[in-house]
Amino acid sequence: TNSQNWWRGCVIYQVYPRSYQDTSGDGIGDIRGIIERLDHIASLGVDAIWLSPFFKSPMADFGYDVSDYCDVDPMFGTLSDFDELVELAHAKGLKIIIDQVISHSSDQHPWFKESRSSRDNAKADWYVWADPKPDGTAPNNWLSIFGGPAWEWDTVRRQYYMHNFLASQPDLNFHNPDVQNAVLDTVRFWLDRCVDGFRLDTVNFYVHDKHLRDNPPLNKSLEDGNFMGVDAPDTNPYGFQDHLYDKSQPENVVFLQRFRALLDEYEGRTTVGEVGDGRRSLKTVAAYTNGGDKLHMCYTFDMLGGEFSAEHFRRSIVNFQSVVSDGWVCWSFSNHDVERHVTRWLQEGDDAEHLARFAITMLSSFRGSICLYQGEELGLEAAEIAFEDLVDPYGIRFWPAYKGRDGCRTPMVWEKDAAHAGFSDATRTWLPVPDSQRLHAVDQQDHLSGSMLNHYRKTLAFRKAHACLVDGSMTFLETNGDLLAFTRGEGEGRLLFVFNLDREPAEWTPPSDLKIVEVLRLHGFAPGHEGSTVHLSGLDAFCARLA
Ligand code: TEU
Repeated sequence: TNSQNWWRGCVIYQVYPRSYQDTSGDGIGDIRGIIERLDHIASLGVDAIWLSPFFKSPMADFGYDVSDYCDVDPMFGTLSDFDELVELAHAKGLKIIIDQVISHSSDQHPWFKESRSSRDNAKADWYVWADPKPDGTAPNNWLSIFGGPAWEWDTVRRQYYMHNFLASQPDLNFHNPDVQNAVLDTVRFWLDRCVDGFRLDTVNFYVHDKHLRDNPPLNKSLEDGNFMGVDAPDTNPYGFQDHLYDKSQPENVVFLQRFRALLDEYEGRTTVGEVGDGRRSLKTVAAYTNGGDKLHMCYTFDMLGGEFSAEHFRRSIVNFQSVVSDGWVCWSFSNHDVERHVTRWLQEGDDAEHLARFAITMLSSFRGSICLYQGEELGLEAAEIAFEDLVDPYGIRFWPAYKGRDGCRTPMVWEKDAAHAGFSDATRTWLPVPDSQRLHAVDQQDHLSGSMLNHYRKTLAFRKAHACLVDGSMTFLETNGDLLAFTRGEGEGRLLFVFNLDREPAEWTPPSDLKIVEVLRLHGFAPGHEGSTVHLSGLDAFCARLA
């Protein structure tokens, strides 16, 4: 991979700034805290950092509600702190990817304040405004993911405005070219500050149907796919609809071409789009990445939800490879929106540590870029948050059927015995540091060669040491049971992988045309093999070089 294409097969580490390291003593992480911890990130051997939003925000959705796209929220620091972070990260060979939340802004953004002030101001059409139906009800049946209708009444304009998420996250109107231009100006602002890429929040939500047609009910006979990741349709009525019109309109693709054209004025920049489009996700990803003139990478919720089975992982990857040509997928098991994967996949009788080691070994052998979420390198499980401590509006709304996202957003644990495990010296932190996680603190693992942290380092180093893992092809082999077997790369020297996702031992013999020349030891796994037959224990991993 040349320097322009560094993102193909790269390893990204997601930092949720509120919970990384607090240096100002307010109980909330900040940019200087990330700077202090850059050595930890660099030590993992990752290529890039994805920073969740740090822009000016009333924090109704913890930064995913932006009130100034071109400034740092004082809670996180200043623009010059950010510039320093970029410079120091670059000096350590780490790229910086920032989160662009442009489908909606905060209702406190000056654009929205002006837009809502009258029906004829200069920005009157910058958001999605519509008159009520004659009976006063909302313009159509669209729903908000975070609960209730997607429409909020505004008393000044005496109209409804649309929001896919919170009412304080009004949807920008991408049909208006002025909106597109203004958004692209903010992107240029960050390009000029040398960021290496953008994670595009809810990238398929930018454009809605101009005619505001009603969404039809979901045809349950169609393969359901995953709706948005974790939220089962029966807990959230959003899942009852087929979201034909409130997002994913054809004009979205045209905007992404404009976005890409801007990026291509700069060198070596990348994009990773978050596509949540239910069972249409794959088609949407293809539309957004094929042709090489739109997004570089996309991710869906396939592996952020979904079951832990060889069939599920195989199908996700095969499906992706069958429709996506120029584009790259970015696989991840955890992020700031879902329950940590160890907790999701843990079964009675499992050793959580072993499951975590197995998961990263498998993930780092997949074709695609991969994205880790802060804390997973410590083997963290979901934190239990009491209702009184809950701050995620989504969790509060759907409690107790759905417990929200706070359980994966608790602060990092750095030092086992320090106050707030070294995260902060405030009296109270924005979310509690779970005592159960103290044992996993970085200071307990850093120098322990057998620790989870060092397992991550060694596993990522293995990926980096084998070029075919970074950008070689991936071909699945037939198996029985819960085994995932595939080769990476082409011809001589290509690698064979076998993963046993079952908790019971299993055996596998490769097809006779595959000749093992050397067994490569994957850190932490040592399955036996007799001739070409591999004997795997439960949750075991095997790798060999082929002739
Ligand atoms: O998430 C979009 C999204 O699809 C989420 O609603 C997801 O379904 C949910 O968090 C449960 O998994 C993005 C951000 O990642 C999320 O943090 C924001 O709240 C959301 O957009 C709105 O900006």
